[in-house]
Amino acid sequence: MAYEIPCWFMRGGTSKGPFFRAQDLPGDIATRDNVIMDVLGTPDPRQIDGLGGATSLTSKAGILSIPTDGEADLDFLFAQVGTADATVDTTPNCGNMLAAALPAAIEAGMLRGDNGRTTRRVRTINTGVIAEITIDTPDGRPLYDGDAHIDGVPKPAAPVSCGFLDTEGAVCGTLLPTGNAQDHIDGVAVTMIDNGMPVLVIRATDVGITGYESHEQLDADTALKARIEALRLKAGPLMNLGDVSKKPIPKVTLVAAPRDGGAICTRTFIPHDCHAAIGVLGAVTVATAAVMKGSVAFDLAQGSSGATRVLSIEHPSGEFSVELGFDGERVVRAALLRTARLLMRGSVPISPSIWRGPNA
Ligand code: NQM
Repeated sequence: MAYEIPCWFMRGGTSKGPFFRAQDLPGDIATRDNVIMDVLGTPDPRQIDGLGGATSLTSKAGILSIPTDGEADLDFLFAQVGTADATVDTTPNCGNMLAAALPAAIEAGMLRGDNGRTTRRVRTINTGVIAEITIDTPDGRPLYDGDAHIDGVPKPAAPVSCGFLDTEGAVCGTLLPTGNAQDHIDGVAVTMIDNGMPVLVIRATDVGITGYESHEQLDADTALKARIEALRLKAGPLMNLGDVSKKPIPKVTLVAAPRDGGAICTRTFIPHDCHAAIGVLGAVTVATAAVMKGSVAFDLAQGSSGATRVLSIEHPSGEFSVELGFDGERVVRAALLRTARLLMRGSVPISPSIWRGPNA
């Protein structure tokens, strides 16, 4: 008999994947990763023998635990799981899956919701970033139905509001790992920046495109992909990330002047496929580049001023609004809206060749 573990399958923003309680998974990291790959059906480009959706946005998992240090109410470990490649990467953050962590923890009985609305501090333990998450909880239970719309999700749903503090240098150590707002790699002007997600920002026209192409068109452009991958591989060590040939970071965002009333137009590669939208912390990071004098995005961006600014980041399927809070010129706070939904709760059998449970 296969050993089964409890699982809550959640959509978080424009991503989805299984959530587990850390206590239900193997303590040994290699075995834990094998279990997660078994659940999702990795390695296989179609993930036919698992729950994964065969794209990087649907090949993710969340692991939840209750911290004891008083700094946060919930710890969330994000796992980016390969599809064709047998990889489980816990280096990056994911603001989309993060949006599902609090409802998943209440569903799993790890936290109790307040009557009406629940706000908790959720720490992404991949990098230590803490976000204050607020969800609707009539009778203490997560509400999923609602009127909030986010581009990339067809149906409106209940809002999940996410406020981030201290995202600067979450993965690379500092906001600008080279110390510069602009550098050159192979003669191309770039901004290497991390405000929650390491991103290599490049002007679209500097790599021969307009920046307004559809994501399908860019996905099919193998010459462009090879060119930006060559730049990304060189950026990795400069961003304190070492050899990134097998890592999903840095992401690459090609920027152009906005054309739908937003602050900047983006096409993001995560890192090899073009995102149909843009990641959460990717958007926060690109918004930060857009307001930074000297960055490759600054002159293209529509400026705004004030201690709190809302920047609409245009992407292939709409826009993503990021609210940035400033202390002088420095971005010190980012807030945004997501939605989440419980798609399935149950237990998932693990292949006996992978794990037979804690007492086997
Ligand atoms: O940037 C895509 C996504 C993400 C990650 C990616 C994310 C983030 O859309 O915080 O949410 O960059 O791989 O889920």
